[in-house]
Amino acid sequence: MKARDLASSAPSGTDFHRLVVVSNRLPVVLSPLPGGAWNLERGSGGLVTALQPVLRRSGGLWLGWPGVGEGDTEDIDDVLRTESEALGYELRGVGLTPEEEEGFYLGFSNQVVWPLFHDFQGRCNFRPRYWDAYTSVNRKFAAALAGEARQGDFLWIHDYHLMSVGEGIRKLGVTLPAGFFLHIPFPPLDLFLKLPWRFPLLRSLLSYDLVGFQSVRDRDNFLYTVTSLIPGLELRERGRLVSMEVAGRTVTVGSFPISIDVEEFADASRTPEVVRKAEELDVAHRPPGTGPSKRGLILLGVDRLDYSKGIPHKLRGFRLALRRYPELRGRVSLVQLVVPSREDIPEYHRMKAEIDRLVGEINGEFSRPGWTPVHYRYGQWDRLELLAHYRMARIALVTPLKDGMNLVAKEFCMASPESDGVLILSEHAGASSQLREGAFLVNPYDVEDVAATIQRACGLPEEERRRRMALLQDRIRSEDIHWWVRTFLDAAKGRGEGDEVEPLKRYVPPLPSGFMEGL
Ligand code: GDG
Repeated sequence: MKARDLASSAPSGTDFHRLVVVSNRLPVVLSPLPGGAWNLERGSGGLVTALQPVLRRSGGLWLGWPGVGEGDTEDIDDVLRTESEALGYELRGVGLTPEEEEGFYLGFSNQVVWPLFHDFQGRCNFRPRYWDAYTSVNRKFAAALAGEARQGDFLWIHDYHLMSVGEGIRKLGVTLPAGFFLHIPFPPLDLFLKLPWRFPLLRSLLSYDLVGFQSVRDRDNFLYTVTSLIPGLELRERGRLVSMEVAGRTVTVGSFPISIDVEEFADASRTPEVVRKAEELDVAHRPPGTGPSKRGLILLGVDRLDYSKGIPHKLRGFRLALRRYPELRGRVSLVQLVVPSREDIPEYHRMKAEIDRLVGEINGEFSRPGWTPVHYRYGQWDRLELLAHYRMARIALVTPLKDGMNLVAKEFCMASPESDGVLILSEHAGASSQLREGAFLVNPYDVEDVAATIQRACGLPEEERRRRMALLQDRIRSEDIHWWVRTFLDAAKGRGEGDEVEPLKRYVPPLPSGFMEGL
């Protein structure tokens, strides 16, 4: 639905005509070329695809860091202006100095918020100068936003880098409706309270009109934090939305599970090039002695190099499966892609060394002529390769220790409409809430659980595989990225679900049978 259509049917007081998106990165990446020119690459991905139509129709604007320093911004303004005309909506750059980038991005965002919000308190580096850099860059974004914002706008701020922009714009007198969406988890109260700057951060989150989370787990963690710290708040629940009056304003909090552009994804993954590449990969990974009619049994992992993704735990789970279930040896391989990420943080180097070592150990223990247990690639695949791997794999092993959502799980399911693949998914990924019916949910810390589930998934009859995959695909199709944008914007206009909608419940694992007996 068009932004204008949405606005015209909204109740008065919540009307808006132009969408303004703010994120750490712009949907284009600039890099310098020799001779002073700029190379511009357009970003892809579901979020950009979903927001672009709304931005175009509403004559919208996207504000973010173009990936270059502060001194360069005047020069790049022209590049962004030309690109804005081509895209059909405005791009505005916020330049950052190398010091700001270090303290705000590598420091506070990725060594304080990221580990704390993913429950890795021990990895936090609570340096006061990181907080200073974070608030100062957030104020810079807020000033840039206040300079652009006008009557009739809805301001949509994204992710953990920019949580304090809300308070920044309010301090500058901007009263326009503003929403915030957190792409990563929100931690439980006791973890949040470890943060030295917990109160200013909370104040800032409460300065938005709508605060969106990936799952009920995160929404409820936030609500519990707010209601524990601020006495007397009354909550009104309507399906995925919960509203409260804070200092005379209504703040609405919701669970909005992000997704992928299902149609675009399905179309891209059924092109002849992808289908051919998937067949080639299948042949290349087929164990020795298997005829052409028999597909190889490939488990696939696609993860950014990050401790939250639980790659070493996954490798230990796979190793245990090979140790415990000899019938898997020679038949089953794990293809694991690890995408380099945040290479400026030393911690990430140690993690890579651990993964390298584990892969070496597993291959050293089990390899035999014609069969390698782990095919490990540290790097990136282009889109064709990624889609072909999704199509080729029988089982996706998506086992983050904690994840806001995890789009790889959804992409694997949608890469082939006729798929008989199996999804093994961490119960600590936001996606587990939506995908609990078709996936095998595991606790990634429990290597025995992971190993047993791998063995079960490898032996699952085709009919059962198809039944489960159909459930997964139905769910993902009905709540795709366009649904996500629509649902968030509807909530922002006060047009969320009605009172008759059942409150959403968070996912918790079922108790094992016999748990209550003899207690
Ligand atoms: C954050 C939250 C939340 C990966 N390798 C390649 C490649 N990818 C693409 C995947 C997928 C994306 O990157 C990864 O998305 P995830 O959701 O799995 O994870 P994060 O990067 O941690 O994202 C997460 C997300 O925000 C959205 O809100 O779901 O919880 O942590 O789309 O396909 N793409 C290509 N080559 C690769 O090698 N082309």
